[in-house]
Amino acid sequence: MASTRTKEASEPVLRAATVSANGAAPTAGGAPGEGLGLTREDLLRMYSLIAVTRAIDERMWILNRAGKVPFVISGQGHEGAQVGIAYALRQGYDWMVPYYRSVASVLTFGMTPREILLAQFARAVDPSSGGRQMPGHYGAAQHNILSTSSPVATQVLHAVGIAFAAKLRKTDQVTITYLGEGASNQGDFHEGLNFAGIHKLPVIVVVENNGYAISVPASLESAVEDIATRAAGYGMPGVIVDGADVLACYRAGKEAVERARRGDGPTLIEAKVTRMTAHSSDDQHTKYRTAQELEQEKARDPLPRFRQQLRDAGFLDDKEEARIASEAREIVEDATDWAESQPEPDPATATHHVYAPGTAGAGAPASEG
Ligand SMILES: Cc1ncc(C[n+]2csc(CCOP(=O)(O)OP(=O)(O)O)c2C)c(N)n1
Repeated sequence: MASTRTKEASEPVLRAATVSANGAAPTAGGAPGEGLGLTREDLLRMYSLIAVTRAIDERMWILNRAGKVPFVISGQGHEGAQVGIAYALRQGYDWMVPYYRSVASVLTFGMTPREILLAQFARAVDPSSGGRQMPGHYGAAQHNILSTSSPVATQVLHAVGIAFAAKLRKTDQVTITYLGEGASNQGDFHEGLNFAGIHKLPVIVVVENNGYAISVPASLESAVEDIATRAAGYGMPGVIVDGADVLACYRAGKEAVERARRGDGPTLIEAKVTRMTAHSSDDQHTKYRTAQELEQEKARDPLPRFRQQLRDAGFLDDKEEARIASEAREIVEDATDWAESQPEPDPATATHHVYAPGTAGAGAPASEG
């Protein structure tokens, strides 16, 4: 992780495909993305987003084990569903209310790898919270990405509220929020869905079902196997999608977005994903998952599956695959070095964004932080 870069150098970005055989036109003829309006360029961008997210995630674990960042909560196994679904929204116009595994979702919606690492290192210029929050609580006002909530499922209420505002203001903005299947047993989830169903709000609630709530298996979290079936109780469609199938996820996202924009109301999407890592860096999942189970779960990894799909379609060759891999490495090196080199928050600003300016304990005006 030795840096040869200066702080001023601009952040490397994901580039579009270098070869554009049919780059601008929607794919056709049995190709991946056929009928979905996705170009080869789109597909390679989606693949790059997944690859970069995975590389960031792996780096976060290394930084944690090296004692440089205090906590990691991982999205490995979730990235295909996140990129697939989020790709269907309008970045910078629609609203996203993420949860702690949402790195791929927020990157798809405009946050950058540097910003993810700033949150990990808790630096002063971290857009998520100015280094106040625990790592994993991403948010970016300029991208319409709300701050992540710590109490699970409360974000459903926030998303429903934003969707209600969009309806009252008569915009056609769509709000999307995410949670785990464990969190879908909280009252907030049910209250939020009920309200969204009654008022036909333009909101999409995505449950990323990875089979565990920390160490509790799904069979002990809920009496129903498919969380999506709960949608019927709130008068909205419940869609189950294979979270390792990026394009099936995109299709589910696209249909839900179109429905919401038309004014037809909310959708509950349940993406069946796998959690390839422990719940967090404070958990040891080998205490409750067998080696055999973990080995089997690798078959549900969206990254090699999407890669193979693109290779089979002739959209990805050795050269392009190597380019994307090297670009992902470069982006992660840059983000790590740059974020680590940024200053920590000034202790004098500790109460900024915590107390309202002018109230007891507020200290200096929040605008300085
Ligand atoms: C209201 C509340 N209760 C408990 C916790 C502690 N907690 C954090 S993550 C988590 C597990 C959530 O599981 P799930 O919703 O399935 O999501 P996953 O972590 O598997 O993605 C729990 C219990 C919390 N953050 N908030």
